[in-house]
Amino acid sequence: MHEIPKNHPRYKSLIFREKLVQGFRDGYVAIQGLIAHGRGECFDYLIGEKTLEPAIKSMKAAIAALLLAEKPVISVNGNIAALTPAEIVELADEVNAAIEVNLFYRTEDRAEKIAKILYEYGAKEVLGIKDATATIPELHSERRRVSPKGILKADVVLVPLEDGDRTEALRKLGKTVIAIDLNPLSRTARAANITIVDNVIRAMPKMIELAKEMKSLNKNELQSILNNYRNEEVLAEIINQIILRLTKLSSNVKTLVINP
Ligand code: PTJ
Repeated sequence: MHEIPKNHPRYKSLIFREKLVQGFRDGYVAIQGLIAHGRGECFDYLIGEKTLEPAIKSMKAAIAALLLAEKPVISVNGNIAALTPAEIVELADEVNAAIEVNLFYRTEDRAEKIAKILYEYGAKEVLGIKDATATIPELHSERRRVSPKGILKADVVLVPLEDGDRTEALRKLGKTVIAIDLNPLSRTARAANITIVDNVIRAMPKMIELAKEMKSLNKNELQSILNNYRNEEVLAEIINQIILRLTKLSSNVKTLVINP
């Protein structure tokens, strides 16, 4: 990985970029994944690079849905494998979900490399490699190839960092879709049942924390969290917070004072 000086003002952000670049060099992050990350970074700037309160609401609903699910599945692509592989495995353990590799730009080589990483982080089973023999109807991208034991049968699917097409296709199959997407305007964000508008880097650890807490709730309590959740309201709140933040910033632009 390229050496990033620790005192760089954007050290953390640069480290995650490096992880993706390294993932691309290692052959499991799609080159398009680098563009997708750039788009995400832009929306992260707009929300202030922190987890907003409405996103916490979405995370609680997401954990409730995962804990109530009969066959929950966490879908993994190249970007998420580079950014939060340990957290994927830990969250899957906490909510008893299967892990499935599902790629938009699918090659068997990339799928196998991603599975290997997840196994290195302690995954017990990774679906969607040799067993991606079923297809999702109406989906024409490589994402249509799924495991009959995983996404095909799942009732709840967590899709961090997605393209919108599959979210719609999964919804048409009657599945509950949870998306993590920094862009509240994307097709994914608008098609999912529950959209977490946050960076996966912050959202995944927070979801693990919530899963640990919420495991003690009974089914009725979890169901009530889910029943009271309204995705359209949460998306509207996020957009409003962006508007408020930008309005405030525009009335008080602070240029950097740089002394030669
Ligand atoms: O690994 P593959 O082959 O499955 O391909 C993965 C990518 C990401 C290339 C593919 O799914 C794709 O093209 O996605 P899109 O359509 O570019 O959508 C990605 C979405 O994720 C965009 O709305 C971004 O704003 C958002 N995003 C990017 N980085 C993050 C993010 N959301 C949360 N956290 C991030 N770090």
